Amino acid sequence: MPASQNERILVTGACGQIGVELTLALRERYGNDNVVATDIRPLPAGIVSSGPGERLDVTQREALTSVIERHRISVIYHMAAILSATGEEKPRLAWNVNIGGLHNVLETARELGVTRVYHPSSIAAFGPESPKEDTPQETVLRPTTLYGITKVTGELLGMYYSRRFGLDVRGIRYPGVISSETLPGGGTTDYAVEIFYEALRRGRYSCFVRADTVLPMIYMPDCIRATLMLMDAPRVRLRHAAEYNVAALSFSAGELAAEIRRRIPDFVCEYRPDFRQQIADSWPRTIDDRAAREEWGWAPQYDLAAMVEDMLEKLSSRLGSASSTLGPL
Ligand code: AKB
Repeated sequence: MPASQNERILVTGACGQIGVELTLALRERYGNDNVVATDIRPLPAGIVSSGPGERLDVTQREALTSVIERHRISVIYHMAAILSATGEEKPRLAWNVNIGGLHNVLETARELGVTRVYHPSSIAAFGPESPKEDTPQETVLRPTTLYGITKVTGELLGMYYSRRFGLDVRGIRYPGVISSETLPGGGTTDYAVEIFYEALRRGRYSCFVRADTVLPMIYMPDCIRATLMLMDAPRVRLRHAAEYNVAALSFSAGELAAEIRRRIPDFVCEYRPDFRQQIADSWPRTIDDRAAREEWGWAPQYDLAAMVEDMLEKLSSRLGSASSTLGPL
């Protein structure tokens, strides 16, 4: 059960792949008026019509302070971030948003008495020197991407604010997230979402990683459930802060294409690796998530077949009825 039904919640990055669905899930739980959605981009119609929302650039501390004060925010889900591929193209922007934004959130939370902050980390916190299989909760963290560096720094900042100021900061090292509602943007794991759209629209996909590339992934319903489970967990049971390993699925790009082909027999996938291959090669293949399972009861519900089935069903009805609203990949 939620810690308190009286929470006043702020979501940053509410237009993002996770932000949209998280905002809607939080509104269902805590009441539409208690969840304030913010993003630097215009909010989608479903978010605007269902509750309060504002334009917010998290790198602007005064604007952030004003939103938190005006809405009497008690809990922040800080989802605004630049992902791995964009981070390599725009490292300065990635640093400013991912670190400048997070520091603003943590400082403002501490000053204004916000009780809890959710800040996601990522499998990108690991690097080529971390074990590739069953990557442990505690291991060497030497990422080779700017995004990964911001994630490790974010984890350390979360721990610091927890220990030094008693701020309750929690987070998951998200695997690649697969979803049918909002497209991801600028990530290395984006191929695992794009492939569904292209399979349904054109019957073919040009994948930017090799067929044998295995990465940890999670389906959105499991991702939202994991996020809410971690935030619901009694603090005394948690031995970590913003750095929980969570495992759900691990498959190769070729296995994903084959699973789609079982349902769309004419689907053709070709492989043309680009700079994102090197990023993918620096990340784990499978994750050891015993800490999450033991400390807050985590267990995924979707395997590869169930996820592919559900994605194709949801996307084919959306693409069939409203393909013009989905936009180009
Ligand atoms: C990315 O690919 O950059 C993200 C992530 C794994 O954090 N999806």
